[in-house]
Amino acid sequence: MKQVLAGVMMAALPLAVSSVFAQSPAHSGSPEATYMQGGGSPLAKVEMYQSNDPKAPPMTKEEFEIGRQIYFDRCAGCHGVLRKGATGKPLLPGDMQKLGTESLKIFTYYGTPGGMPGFGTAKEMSDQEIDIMARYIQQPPPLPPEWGMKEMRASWNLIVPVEKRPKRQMNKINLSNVFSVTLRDTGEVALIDGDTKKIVTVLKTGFAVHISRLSKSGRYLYTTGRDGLINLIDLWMETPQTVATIRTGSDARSIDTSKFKGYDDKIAIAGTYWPPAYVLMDGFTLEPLKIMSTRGYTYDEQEYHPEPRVASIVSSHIKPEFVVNVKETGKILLVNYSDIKNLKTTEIEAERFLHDGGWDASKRYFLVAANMRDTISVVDTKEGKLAANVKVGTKPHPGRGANWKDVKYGPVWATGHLGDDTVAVIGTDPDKHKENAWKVVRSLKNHGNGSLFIKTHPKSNNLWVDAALSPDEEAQQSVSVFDLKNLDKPAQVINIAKLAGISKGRVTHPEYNRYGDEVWFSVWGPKDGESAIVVMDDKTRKLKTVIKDKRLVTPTGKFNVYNTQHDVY
Ligand code: DHE
Repeated sequence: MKQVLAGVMMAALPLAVSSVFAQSPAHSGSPEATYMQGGGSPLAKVEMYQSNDPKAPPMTKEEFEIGRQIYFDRCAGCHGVLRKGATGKPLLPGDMQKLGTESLKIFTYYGTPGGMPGFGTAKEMSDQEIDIMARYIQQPPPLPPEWGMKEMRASWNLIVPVEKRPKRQMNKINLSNVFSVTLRDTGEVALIDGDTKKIVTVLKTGFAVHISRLSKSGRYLYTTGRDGLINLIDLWMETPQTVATIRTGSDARSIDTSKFKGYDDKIAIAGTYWPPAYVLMDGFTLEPLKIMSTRGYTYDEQEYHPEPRVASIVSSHIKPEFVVNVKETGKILLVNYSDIKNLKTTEIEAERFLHDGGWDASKRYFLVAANMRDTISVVDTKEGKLAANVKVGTKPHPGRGANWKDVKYGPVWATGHLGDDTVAVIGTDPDKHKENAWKVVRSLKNHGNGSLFIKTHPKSNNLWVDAALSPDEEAQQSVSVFDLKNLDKPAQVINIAKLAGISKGRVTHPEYNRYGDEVWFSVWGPKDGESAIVVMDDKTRKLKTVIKDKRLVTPTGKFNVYNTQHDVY
């Protein structure tokens, strides 16, 4: 298939690419597509999937099932369960049928310049799977089941009730300097002792586990899998272990807990992509208390959207509120959890395609990327209103961003970009530096595009920026380090993967230790290859330690307990 694809690619890619990116009607049924649909087929005796769209190419029931599974695992995150698009383009059946099976195979195999990975070139899908996917996305999207209180309660597993848990910390670990490390492809987290650099334990979590967050006290660690499985981990146990789990939906990315004074550890919140909703839970047990749907109308055109997914959620330190970012409708909800029975939410019109973000240093303003609108939306959580929409570069992707006191512009927050090689630095102090507030005051040059994460620490003079999704291998493996006291100087570029002796791997997600003197990186290798955690000395920018262990499979995010608990970034 590779040779055939390469040939077809040469002939068809420019047309195919331009049509997909312009989202205009493309060429009609290709000879290949006609061939696929006609004549004698080995499928004749196989039970066929009955599409309700006669123009969709045939598939067996088994193929459809495989396609559904792969779509959920690999594609839904960017394109949406209903395929209406967000980070990725819409993949609606009519448009896909116009492109045809052969062009779709090419996109899936080689990826696109817009950032879609090449699932064939990366060996993440076989030729047969690519063929299935090309036909699958021409079928109407199957609607996944809803997930209400009955299902949530049935999935809830209180493994160790509160009264059976320890009354004091039973281990001697310096918990505030523990890192929870996402092991993406095994659906696990590794808890690594930041002082000794030893793995404390590896715990099973949800599928392709996404993030870890800490409770206000720092005792409880919460993880969410992409399958909506939440784990509540008690760090006080002799060996930290999961004490409760729940499924909040079938597709999810976010979790956080109450941080306002008097509500320490009490309430947890999880956001879901499918069904599009958020759920409030008891923070100590994960018992579900209230589910709120986010289906509704886009903030601007006021069009109904059936799948407005919950992206990032953060917990306010200054009010009993969660900040819930609803991707497709572009609304930011301030959910007041002080009275769950009479829930009050403030709905803020922000910008569409909200994704990830973090607090400014004062923790009054939350800055979130509306990545497909090249915008950072800023919410003033004290006033409960939008402070600004700031235009930045192409597809901002801050993670939680980075805060520092700029020598020239005062307090600032920064984001890198997926779609260009710049770092946008935004003024965040409307009181004392009004002229700079909510403006891009600096644009720094990263060593590549495809940046996922950026980080500094209040005790550091360095800003570390990755380029993990750059198409260039050298850039993927390297990070830029900027001197915050002299930002006119170009960044130092360090190949982190090389320091770990790894030739294939993306370097991502800088995370400081509790003391702000070490910065940790993941070298995210292939599932069956080598990965590592690289610890850099922040002051000297020299290698301190490489952590390698056969259990460290595909490490990505790392969450230092103290920094996550206190939102230090
Ligand atoms: Fe993430 C944060 C969604 C792919 C690593 N990711 C987030 C958040 C969202 C999100 C909504 C914010 C959570 C919060 O703060 O409450 N991520 C998505 C996607 O929809 C997307 C694009 C596709 C998908 O299918 O999931 C996606 N993310 C990835 C990856 O491929 C990454 C690089 C590797 C991995 O582990 O899967 C990845 N995302 C992360 C990390 C964070 C994150 C490490 C937390 C950043 C932080 O510092 O807090």
